[in-house]
Amino acid sequence: MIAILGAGSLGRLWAASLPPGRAAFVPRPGASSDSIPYQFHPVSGEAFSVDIPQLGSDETPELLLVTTKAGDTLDALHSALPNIPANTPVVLFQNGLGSQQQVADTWPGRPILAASTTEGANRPAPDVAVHAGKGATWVGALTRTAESRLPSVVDQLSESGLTVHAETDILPRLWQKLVINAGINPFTALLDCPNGEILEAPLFRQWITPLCEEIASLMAGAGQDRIPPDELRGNIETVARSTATNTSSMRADILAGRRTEIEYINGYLVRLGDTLDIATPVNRMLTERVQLLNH
Ligand code: KPL
Repeated sequence: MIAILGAGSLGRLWAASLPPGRAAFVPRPGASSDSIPYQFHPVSGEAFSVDIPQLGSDETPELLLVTTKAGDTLDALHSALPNIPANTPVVLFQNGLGSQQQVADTWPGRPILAASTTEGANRPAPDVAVHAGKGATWVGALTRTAESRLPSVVDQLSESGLTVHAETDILPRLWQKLVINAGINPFTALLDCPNGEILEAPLFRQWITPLCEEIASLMAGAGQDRIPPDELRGNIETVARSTATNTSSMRADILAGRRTEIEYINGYLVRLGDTLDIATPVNRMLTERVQLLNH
């Protein structure tokens, strides 16, 4: 059994893609133990109904996928892990950076892995999950004991039919995605527009170059490869164009009245700048302005 903690759009994508009977959601403390039925819309072909059971208290999963929001992850794992064997690999799917390290530091003896995915998933209604775009998922070890588990974790995830790759060094992948999210998500939330519309907006055009300069300095300071700011900007604009009609996860959070992941995206970059003594006025301005949207 593959257990999934977090029944949002990404958790529902994995649950519906794994072979029938292979996935179960980890019940939330105090929530009902009923199965979770929903409609799943694959990228191509007809929508179908799935009904995913919740993990029974006597079941020991082979693998735990964690698809909670970055800010909910530590609390969710504090509740769930006492019932999960200490040698069960835990794969973290959170956006941004910061939460993965918190988990690895809290449970250094467990096999903890991180995944970076470009699969597109959304949830237009509570009981509807949509696989909006095919992508790929890279998985790599965060703790020492996870290293030997990587090949079998990739095999288990591949049972879904989604594209999964093993990555020896996952941090550069998490950084690549962080750069894209830091350059797209806050602008879509502040402008309340789909990804493609930020490109012509004065707010984006004014701040994207200084933002990319900050990020390039932070990456070099954090020991990542130095990527010229223009190249970072090009990568951000390419993704904004290729996902032009998408609502970003941050805009979706604001529209649904949920807390955003800003603390793990631009907010993470601000904290890193404080540690490295690198000024981050643009990341700070974007973080503060998005935080105001939540009030
Ligand atoms: O990952 C995304 C997100 O919305 O969080 C992007 C790449 C911006 C696509 O919407």
